[in-house]
Amino acid sequence: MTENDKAVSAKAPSFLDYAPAPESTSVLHLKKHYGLFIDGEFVDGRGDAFTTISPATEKEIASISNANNADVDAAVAAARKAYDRTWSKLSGADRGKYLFRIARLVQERARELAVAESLDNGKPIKESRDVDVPLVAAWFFYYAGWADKLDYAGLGPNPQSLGVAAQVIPWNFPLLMLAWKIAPALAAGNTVVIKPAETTPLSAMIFAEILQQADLPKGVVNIVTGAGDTGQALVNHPDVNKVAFTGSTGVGRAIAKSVAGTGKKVTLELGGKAANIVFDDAPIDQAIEGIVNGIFFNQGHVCCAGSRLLVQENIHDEVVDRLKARLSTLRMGDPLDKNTDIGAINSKAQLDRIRELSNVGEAEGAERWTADCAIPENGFWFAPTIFTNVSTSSRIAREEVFGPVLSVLTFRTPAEAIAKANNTPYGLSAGIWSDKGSRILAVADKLRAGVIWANTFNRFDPASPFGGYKESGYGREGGRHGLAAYLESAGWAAPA
Ligand code: TAP
Repeated sequence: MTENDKAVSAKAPSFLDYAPAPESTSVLHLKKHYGLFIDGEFVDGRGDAFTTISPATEKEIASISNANNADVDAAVAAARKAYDRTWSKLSGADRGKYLFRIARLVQERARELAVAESLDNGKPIKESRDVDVPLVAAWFFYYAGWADKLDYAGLGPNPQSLGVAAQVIPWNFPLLMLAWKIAPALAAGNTVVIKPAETTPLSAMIFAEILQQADLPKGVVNIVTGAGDTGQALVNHPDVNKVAFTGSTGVGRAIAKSVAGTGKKVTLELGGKAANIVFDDAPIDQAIEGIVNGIFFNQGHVCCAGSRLLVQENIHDEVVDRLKARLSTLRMGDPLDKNTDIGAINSKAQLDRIRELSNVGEAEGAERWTADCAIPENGFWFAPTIFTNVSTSSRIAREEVFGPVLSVLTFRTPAEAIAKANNTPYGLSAGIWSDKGSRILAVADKLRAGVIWANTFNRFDPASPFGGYKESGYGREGGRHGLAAYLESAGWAAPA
């Protein structure tokens, strides 16, 4: 036990009765209490500590420090000092070495990170193990490669780092969102203060240990845990130069207002209501799997989820019947069981929202079908649900449910599909399923969505820019476009 651990455990609440699942005992060594990570050290927050729970059991996992304004000040000051004295003076090649080291350590500690993520978030271990954590490593490897090549990123000559980046992330992909934010910021030469979501701070704390292992200079990355107040204090801090936010459109709008006129550069990745368009010439077996993956991956807690299925009218019944048959084979339950397909809903608040919107869907006349899954006694669960007969004006067709709920609508012609797909305040992603390449390209051209998948869905790659139009936010993460968000450069034209 370090001196710091001793200091914080004296103040921390007791560990209650959290009993780790069998797989986690040998892999994940949890502390009773996690401090903030400021200037390369774990320190206790000045606010009242809070607990993070497993959404699958409602049992407490650990107590977490709560950063108040003074803690946020200390974190920003550490990031500023590290920027001025160390990070901005390193060559790109040296910054890249640290990022490569972080990527390799993520791979080495992959099992531990995957277990922590599934425990804290509720997502199935096969997703955290095969998707989230490998992508985290991929993101660091990718941006490590850019660190010494910024002059060749097409951003104009001699692009300059911005300074201190304030980053606020949501609970649906806690570690992956952290990687999306930190990797490009550091590659571009900025230092960081990041705030994880209140319900999922655990993997960020293990990541802080990785930063110590990687010997990252103190203060280059600081992690402040807490609730919305902490996030607000961070983005409003006068000494940050850049704000990067992923979360709900409501909070994103408030952040945009609060930083307006301050000169801070802002990137917002917000909600979505993606159309997944299936034409009658689509490879149907593949499309069924893609529809299921599109909306039931990560319990539908995905901003780019294919939550509106637009299916050509003449194949509607076949597609819906096959979907129901496929969903009946999915297993819902313990996120740490390798055979689990559908995990827990992340929080009681999110479960309440999914229930409320689903009840509204029924009240508005849509037909509800729910997969026949056994619901565990404790924890937050919502079985995969399909709504048919959904009208374009109903709330489940317009609002983000952010849960395992699919709304099915029909169309007859490509023009009608395009009009319905674009009939949303959001513009983050879309999917097109068809055998004809020419049709895919023609439809994709007319969809107002930042990411469009063809004959696949929910595929992510660090080289590919990701971001939205309209109320889905602005700015891009991923690829060289993701670097632009963290650089000041002359001669940069926004990518088409
Ligand atoms: P939010 O409630 O917006 O929370 C996101 C983050 O902001 C959390 O860390 C939250 O802290 C913090 N926060 C809350 N109020 C704040 C304020 N006034 N100022 C600064 N920070 C504040 O969203 P969520 O419920 O975590 O995530 C779900 C939403 O995120 C969905 O709408 C989803 O579509 C969107 N999302 C978008 C994307 C992309 S890439 N577009 C990716 C993932 C999620 P607390 O956790 O303590 O509340």
